[in-house]
Amino acid sequence: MDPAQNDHRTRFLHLALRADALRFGEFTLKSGRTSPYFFNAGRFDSGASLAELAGCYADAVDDAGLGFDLLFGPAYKGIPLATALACEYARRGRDLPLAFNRKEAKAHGEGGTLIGAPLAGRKVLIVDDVITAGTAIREALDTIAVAGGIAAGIVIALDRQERVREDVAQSAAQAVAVEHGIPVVAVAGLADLLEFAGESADLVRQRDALLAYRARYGIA
Ligand code: OMP
Repeated sequence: MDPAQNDHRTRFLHLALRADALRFGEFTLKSGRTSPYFFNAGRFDSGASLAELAGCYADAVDDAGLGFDLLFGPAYKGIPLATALACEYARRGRDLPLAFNRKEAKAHGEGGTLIGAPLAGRKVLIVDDVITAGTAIREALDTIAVAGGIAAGIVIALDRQERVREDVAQSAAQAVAVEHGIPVVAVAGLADLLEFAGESADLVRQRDALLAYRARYGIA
C-alpha cells in the first residue's frame, strides 16, 4: 500500500465519506455561516466504524507526541469518541482513565455533571468531533478547570480551519491553542480534504464550492 494511503488523514477521509459523515450541499452552521460541507460524527454509528475512527485519532495523537493521562469526552458527541479512543489505547497496551460530562446537572443519585474517572490533578486530553468557532471546546475547557483538571491538549477529527471572525486571521483552533497554551491536534483539516478531492467523484464536483468557502472564511 502507498504510505500516503495508510496515513491517518487519508484513512479518516475515506472512512468519513464511506460512513456519510462528510456531506456536501448547503448547511447552516452554529456560527450562522452557510457551508458547502458538513461533518456529522454521529454517522460513525457502528462498532467497526468507531473502532476504525479511534485508530485514526490515536495515530494523530501519537504523531503529535501529546502528553496526557486522562481522556475527556464533552457531551454529547465527544462521549463515544473518547470512549472508543480509550478502548483503542487499551488495545495498544495503555489503559487510560476516561471521563465525560452530562449537559444537565443531576440532583439525585451520584449528582453533578461529571461521570467517570476524577479529573482533579490529571493531565486531560479532550476528545471531540469538530472545531468551527471554538465555542464547544471552550465550554469543555471550563468544565475541566472547574473540576480541577489540567487541560493538556485537544484532539478533534476535523479542523474546519475557519477564521473565528472575518476580521481575525487566526482559526478557532489556533486561537484556543494560544489562549490556553495547549496543542490542538486534528486528524484532518479542510486543507487535507481539498488535497484529497481527487479521490472522490463527489468531492471533485464540490471542489470549487469548498475553495470559495475557504477563500471567504478560511485561514490563509
Ligand atoms: P464550534 O462550537 O463553533 O467550534 O462548532 C462545533 C460544533 O458545531 C460541533 O460540536 C457541532 O455541533 C457543529 N458542527 C458540526 O458538527 N459539523 C460541522 O461541520 C460544523 C459544525 C458547526 O455548526 O460549525
